[in-house]
Amino acid sequence: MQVLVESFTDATPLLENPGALRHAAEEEGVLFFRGLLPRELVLELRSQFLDVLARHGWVEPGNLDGVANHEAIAAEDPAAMVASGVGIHNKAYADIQKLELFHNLAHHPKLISLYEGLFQGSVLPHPRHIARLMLPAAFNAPTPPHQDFIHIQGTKNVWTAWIPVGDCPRELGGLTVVRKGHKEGLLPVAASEGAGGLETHMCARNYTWLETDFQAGDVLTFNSLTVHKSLKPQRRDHVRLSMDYRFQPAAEEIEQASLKPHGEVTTWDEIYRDWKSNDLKYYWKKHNLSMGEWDDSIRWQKEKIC
Ligand SMILES: O=C(O)CCC(=O)C(=O)O
Repeated sequence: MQVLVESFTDATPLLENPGALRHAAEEEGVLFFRGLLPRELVLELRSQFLDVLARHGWVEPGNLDGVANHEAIAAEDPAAMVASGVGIHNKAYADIQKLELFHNLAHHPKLISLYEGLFQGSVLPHPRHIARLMLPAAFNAPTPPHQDFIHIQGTKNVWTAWIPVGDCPRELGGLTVVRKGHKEGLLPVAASEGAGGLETHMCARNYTWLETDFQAGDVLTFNSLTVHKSLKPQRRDHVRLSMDYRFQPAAEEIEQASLKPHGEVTTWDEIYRDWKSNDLKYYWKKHNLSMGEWDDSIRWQKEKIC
């Protein structure tokens, strides 16, 4: 077995050519776009994330650096901090979920146009958006290698957009993805620490991990069968901020849980309470959704080592 590490190729030129974009997506299972979103908008969201963390004393207030306060972090109950797999406890995460920009960015025209090209039709952004606020602490284990389908189900034509909320060099522990890692179908899993709690086993085959030093505005997108994980952080002085959105063809099956706030740490009514605009509140109800059933056996059938 040979494991290689290479850098992502920037797929931005393919946005001009949806046929070539779809071909690359089918072949690779992953597409990387350097600077797809406006950097300033992503940095505005970073500032809002950091304000929430600073209110708990976990980072220095008043700047975009995200410098950790280890004393304040060490004072937290580790079990509470890992409950939702996002790096912070549910009470603080509920405040992140209430940020209007965090949800609105998923509807940015650059993202919608990307997925319209990919799906050749109408796009449904899942409302369950996930933020990762990975404080540098022993309790925040790196995300294990996994396929999102186990956790999301619905159509296999779901694509995750993993978006760094600020610059995220490899040493901070960004995301890395297996090239063509969707072609093996659903792989076996076993229990693991880190977000999601399940680790995919790649079995005995050669594969290549793709990675980069991410910048604010970059978008990495991959199919729900593509294996991915986070890198082990090499620096323990800064928080790693990112978010993951999910998109699918509007006409295909979606599972009920994808319509709920992530981790159910709060309710949609609470999330929407202080929003300035009503435009995106409960937007998915305007679609004629094809609801799928959660299949628990998908996860347990696969719990064996290859
Ligand atoms: O950011 C992470 O650590 C995990 C993200 C992830 O697994 C995903 O986007 O599906």
